[in-house]
Amino acid sequence: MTGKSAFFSKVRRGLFMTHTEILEKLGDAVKKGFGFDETVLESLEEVLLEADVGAETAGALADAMRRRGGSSSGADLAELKRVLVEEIEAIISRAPRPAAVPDVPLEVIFLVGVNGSGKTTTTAKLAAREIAAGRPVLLAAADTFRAGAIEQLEVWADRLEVPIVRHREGADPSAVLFDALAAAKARGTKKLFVDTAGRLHTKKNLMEELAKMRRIAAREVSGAPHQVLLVLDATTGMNGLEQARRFVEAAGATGVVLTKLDGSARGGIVLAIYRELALPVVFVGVGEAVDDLVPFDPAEYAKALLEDGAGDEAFRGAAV
Ligand SMILES: Nc1nc2c(ncn2[C@@H]2O[C@H](COP(=O)(O)OP(=O)(O)O)[C@@H](O)[C@H]2O)c(=O)[nH]1
Ligand SMILES: [Mg+2]
Repeated sequence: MTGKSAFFSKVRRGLFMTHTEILEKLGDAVKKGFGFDETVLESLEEVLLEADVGAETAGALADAMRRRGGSSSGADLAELKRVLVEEIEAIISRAPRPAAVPDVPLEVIFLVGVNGSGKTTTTAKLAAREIAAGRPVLLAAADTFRAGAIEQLEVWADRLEVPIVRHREGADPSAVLFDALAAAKARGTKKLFVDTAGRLHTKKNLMEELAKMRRIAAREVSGAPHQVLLVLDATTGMNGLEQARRFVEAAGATGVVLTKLDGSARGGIVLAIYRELALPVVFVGVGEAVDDLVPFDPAEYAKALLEDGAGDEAFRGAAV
């Protein structure tokens, strides 16, 4: 399977529900109103909010259409769609690009995000991709707070037959990281994936802990952490995005892994991530299995989100 068709086959359901919803509701709005009048633009804004593009982005899109459409009467759905497509494409074309993979002996990658977002699962999925490419990896179980978190990563490590550095539950996450960095250097590891906590003991501040871990990584390995991947659950919508801001500011997130896009109609959140967090989406999670992780391609996404009706039938007809 080519990368392109793999992307489509894995994400189309999540994206297409969004797309179909948008089009159906826009159709209704146009029937009720005339041209780009306020009724239609307000409906548009509502539809976009429901698709989770975010308040700022929905407002900006409606404003852009207000400017472009003016009070032109008689505009139909096709015209409304064409203008919307152009505006969405403009956002996507300005999407931040993921940084190039650094050519370093050891790349250190942190996975951060709230509990339940999919950090541990994504750590395993990313490790599996590296193993498939023949690169030695090491996992660090730095979520020492949540009960069972270490064991969960250990189960994945056993299954994937990759080494893991762990301490006991409640241990200092920075100490786990320190040991993992030393082990990675000693073993000639190519990529070290650090699974972090979504929450700490109430007295301890998670953001401070993550900042400390960043300092330790930088001290031990030049340029580390090379990536800080913010793992976001697509089904939490805009609430998730609010929390995400803290991780961007305090934990220095460099990119987003958007999980649980399977069966969710929340594909619009990608636009909000671009516009409101200014981070690239690097992977999307489309299931719980280890190969349910797909590299994200903004151009393919734009196509999937905006393809016209004829394409819908083809996508609906295909089994996901
Ligand atoms: N459907 C689906 N479930 C996922 C995905 N990623 C993670 N999960 C599930 O979400 C739950 C929480 O994941 P976990 O990795 O433990 O989250 P963490 O608390 O951030 O480490 C688990 O049941 C995972 O199997 C995904 O892309 N799709
Ligand atoms: Mg976890």
